Amino acid sequence: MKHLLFTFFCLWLQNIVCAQPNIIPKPSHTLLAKGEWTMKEKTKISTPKDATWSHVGDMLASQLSRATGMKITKVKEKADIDFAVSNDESLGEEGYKLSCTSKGVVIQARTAKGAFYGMQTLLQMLPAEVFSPAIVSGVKWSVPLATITDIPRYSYRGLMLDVGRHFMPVEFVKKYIDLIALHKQNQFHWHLTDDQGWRIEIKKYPQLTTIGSNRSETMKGHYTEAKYDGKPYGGFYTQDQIKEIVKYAADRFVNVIPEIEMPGHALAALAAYPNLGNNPDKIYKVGTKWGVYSEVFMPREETLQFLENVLSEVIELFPGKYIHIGGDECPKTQWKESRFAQELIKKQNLKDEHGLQSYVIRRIDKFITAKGRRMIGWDEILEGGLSPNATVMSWQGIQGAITAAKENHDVIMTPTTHMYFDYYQADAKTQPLAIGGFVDIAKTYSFEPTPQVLSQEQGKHILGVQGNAWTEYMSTPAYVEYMVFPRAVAVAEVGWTSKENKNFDDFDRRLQIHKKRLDYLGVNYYGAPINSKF
Ligand code: TNX
Repeated sequence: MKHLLFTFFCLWLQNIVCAQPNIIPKPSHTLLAKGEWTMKEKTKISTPKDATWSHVGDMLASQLSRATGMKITKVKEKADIDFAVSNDESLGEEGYKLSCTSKGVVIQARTAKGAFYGMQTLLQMLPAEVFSPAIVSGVKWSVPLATITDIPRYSYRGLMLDVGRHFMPVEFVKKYIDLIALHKQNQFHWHLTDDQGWRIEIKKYPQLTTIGSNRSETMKGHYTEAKYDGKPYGGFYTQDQIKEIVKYAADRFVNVIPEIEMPGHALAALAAYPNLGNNPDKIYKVGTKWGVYSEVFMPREETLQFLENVLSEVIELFPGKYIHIGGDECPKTQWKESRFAQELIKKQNLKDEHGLQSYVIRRIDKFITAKGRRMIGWDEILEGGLSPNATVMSWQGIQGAITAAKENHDVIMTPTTHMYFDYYQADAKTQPLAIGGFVDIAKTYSFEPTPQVLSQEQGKHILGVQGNAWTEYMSTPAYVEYMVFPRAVAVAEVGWTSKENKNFDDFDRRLQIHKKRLDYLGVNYYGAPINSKF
């Protein structure tokens, strides 16, 4: 009892004498000491020589200089903000150790990526003004004395952005990546094609963008009572822009996962190349309604070759391990009615149309695997049997995830119940139009990615967690920011912070301070003091 009282007393004392570093996501271990270290005009940064480490130092120098107005530079000799290589294996590929003493800050990691996360923590230990894009004067640039050891819980921590339904400009995509990196997330899943728009330039098939990236009308309102203004809507990324974004993300240790939808969600592609569909003589139009279209790819040999040719160009543009091929919501009506599809089912000894879906996915899996990459698909790639190398992105609940993990497949968790930013986050009457449902930030935060029914071995297949921004109703960047933030901050903590360290009240307290950082970064989050119009 005495011991317990003493512990409480110490904690209370620590609270009043030590400034709480309000770090999001919450680090694994934080030990605070009394006092602080203050940055000065002559503060310098040093890093190991390696180019990637050096780049982390440059990024820190430019952010510190921008906000403080001091000329914080990088030097060769050991400095008061010192990045150093650690050989502590327990830190893994992404962990870091940060210690702030009266002499300055040391960030140790095994990799430059770990150092980058240490840098993000350091920035959050400074006053929120450090995130300002312009000089803020009159601020004491102090860091509380502390030792932090921090290792993420999951290796996959991501956000998805759907640019098929609404195109988002390059500058916004970069901002989205910045926000991913700020929260120590490492995956940007880019949903590039859908019924309502094809957004990536493919040199071999120019009509995908000349035709497939434009729809005839803009739609406003819920799909049940939509209004059309008759104005064309469109947009796509050139391959040069894609390269620029991939490089921008890599500089921030974010991997970009491109998604090319197949065999469903294919209408924009069919509008460009009708020979890929059920009826080559039909005139298909890029979708102007939300929802699922029955027009899908017909898996003739020429269609499969088209898909492989598209993926070949995609693979050249995106150096990361994963290629996402969609696979979700493929209505089977056209395949049921098609003589070709029925004959193929017989010839290949497939059970039914679900078997045909699996046939397409397996063929594509083989192609992607032969190119040295890994295929990801939504839950529905489980239909008719999972192809050997597939990673499942589980959105329909957690049952698909459990099935896949039990079959030794890797899984990324992104269930609608917790991870869908197109659901309402507050009373619908007070909110801009959303798809329906209700997922508030507490719900998102409460998500436990590893289903209890899995054994420890099976649980290792749960790679991590992702939040999804489907943009049927999010027509502008400001709208996306409003729907995504602050829920994405909770997703980041779910992915990074250990189960034991998670606590919603504590998160919510840190979030209130974090919001000031988001204000400086100009993020139009729900609850922001000034909400822009969308
Ligand atoms: C289902 S989640 C979809 C999307 C929609 C979303 C709306 C998934 C793999 N497919 O095409 O935008 O619902 O919530």
